[in-house]
Amino acid sequence: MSKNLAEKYIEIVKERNPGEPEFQQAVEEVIRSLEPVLEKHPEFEKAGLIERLIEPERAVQFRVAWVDDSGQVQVNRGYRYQFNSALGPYKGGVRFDPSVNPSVMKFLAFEQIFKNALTGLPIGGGKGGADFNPMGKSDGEVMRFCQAFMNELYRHIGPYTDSPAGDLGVGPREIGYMFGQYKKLVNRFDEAITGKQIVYGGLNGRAEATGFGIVYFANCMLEANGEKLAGKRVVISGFGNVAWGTALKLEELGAKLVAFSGPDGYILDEAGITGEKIDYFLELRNSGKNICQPYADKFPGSVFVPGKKPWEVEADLYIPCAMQNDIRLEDAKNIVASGAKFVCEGANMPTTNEALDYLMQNGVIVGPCKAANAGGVACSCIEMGQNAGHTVFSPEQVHAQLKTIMVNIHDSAAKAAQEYGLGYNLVAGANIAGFMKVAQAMMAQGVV
Ligand code: 2IT
Repeated sequence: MSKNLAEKYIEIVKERNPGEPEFQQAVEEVIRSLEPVLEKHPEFEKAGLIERLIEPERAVQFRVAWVDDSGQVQVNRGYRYQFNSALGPYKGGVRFDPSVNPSVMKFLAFEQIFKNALTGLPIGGGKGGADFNPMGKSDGEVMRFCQAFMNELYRHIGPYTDSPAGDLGVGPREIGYMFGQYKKLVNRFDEAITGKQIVYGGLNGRAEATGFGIVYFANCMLEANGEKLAGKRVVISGFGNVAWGTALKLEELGAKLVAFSGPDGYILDEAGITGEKIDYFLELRNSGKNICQPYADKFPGSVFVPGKKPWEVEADLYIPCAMQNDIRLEDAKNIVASGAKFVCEGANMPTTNEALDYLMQNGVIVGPCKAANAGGVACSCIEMGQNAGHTVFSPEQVHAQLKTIMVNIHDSAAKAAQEYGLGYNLVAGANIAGFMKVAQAMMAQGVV
C-alpha cells in the first residue's frame, strides 16, 4: 500500500533527522503528494529511490573565522548542502542569517531539487549559507566575512560541480565579494557564481527575475480560474529582493498592492504602493536596519502596524515574500475569512503544512513556492549559459525567456495534477512534475 509507503518514508526522515523540523516539514509535504506516483511506479521502491532522494549527496560544514572592525576575532558556521545532482550541477542560493542551521539548509536544498527540475533547465539542487547576520555590519566586515567564507567554499564549487547564488542576506554586494575571492583562489573567471552585477557578467534582469516570475505565475493561476490580475487587491510580506521585484511587476500589470511587512510589523498603504514607494524598498534594505517603520514616516497616509503580520489585511491575492513559516494556521484563517481566492508563495516554504491544508480545504488556490519562485534560479542558469558562451543577453531576451519558463512551469504542474485525477492542485502537481524528472534521471543513472 503506497499510503503506508509514504508514511514509512516520512518516519525514516523523522528518525534520521531528529531536531530538524523545517527539513521534516519540507519532506513530508512533498512525499505525501507523491502517494499516487509511488503507487503507479512500484519500481521506485525497489530502487530505493525515495530513501536516496531524502539523503543529501554531500554536506560540508566549516568554520568561518574573520576579524571585525574593532579587531576582535569572530567565528561563524558555514554550510553547503549538495542535495541532488541527477539533473545537473548543484545550484542554489547562499543565505546569511542568524537562523541558518542544518535543518534550514536541508529544507532549502531539498526544495531546490524540485524547483530546479521544474524550470526544465539542467541544474541539480543545493543550498548554502552561514549563521552570519549582515545587518548592521560595516562594508569592510561584510567583505572580510565573505572572503573567509569563500576561503573554504571555493574547493567545493565550480561551473560543473556546484553554482551558488544569493538568498536572504546575500545580495549583489556579498556576491561580488565572494566572486572576487573565488576568482583569486582558482585563478579562473568562470560561471561558478550567479547573481553577479551586470558590469562583470551578471544577467540583465536577474535582480528582478524572482519577483517578476512570481507575478507571471500568479497571473497564470488567475487566468486558469477565469480571473484577471488587473485591479486585484494584493498583500505581500517582506521588502527584500523578492518583494521588490514582485511589487514592480504587480504595478506594471495593474494590480493594487496595499501592504508589505518587515520584522517590526507591517505597512498598510491604501493609496497603493507604487513608483517611488517601491524604489524605497531598496533604500530600506540597504539601510542595514531591516525595518519598515521609516516608510510610514516618509509616506504620509500610510499606517505602520507594529508587531503584526499583514495577513489580517483583506485582499484578493496574498504573496508571502519573506521567510519560511510566515503563514501559520491563525493567519490562514484570516486569509480565508477575507474571502481571498489566491495565495502565491514567493518565499521558500512560507506556509506551514497545517496552514496549507487549511487554505486548500477552504477553496483557496495556492501557487507553491517551488513553482512560483523558480524564475530566480531559472535566470541564474541563463546567467551561467551567458557566461559560458562569452556573450551578453539583452533584458528583452531574458524577460521573454523568463515568461515562457513560468508559463511552462504552471502548465506542467497543472497537467501533472490532472493526470493523477487531483483537479487544479498546483501544490501536488508541482511536486509530481518536479519529482518525475528527477526520478527518471536517477533511475537512468543507477544506484549512486
Ligand atoms: O531560493 C532560490 O531559488 C534562490 N535563492 C536562487 C538560487 C539561485 O541559484 O539563483
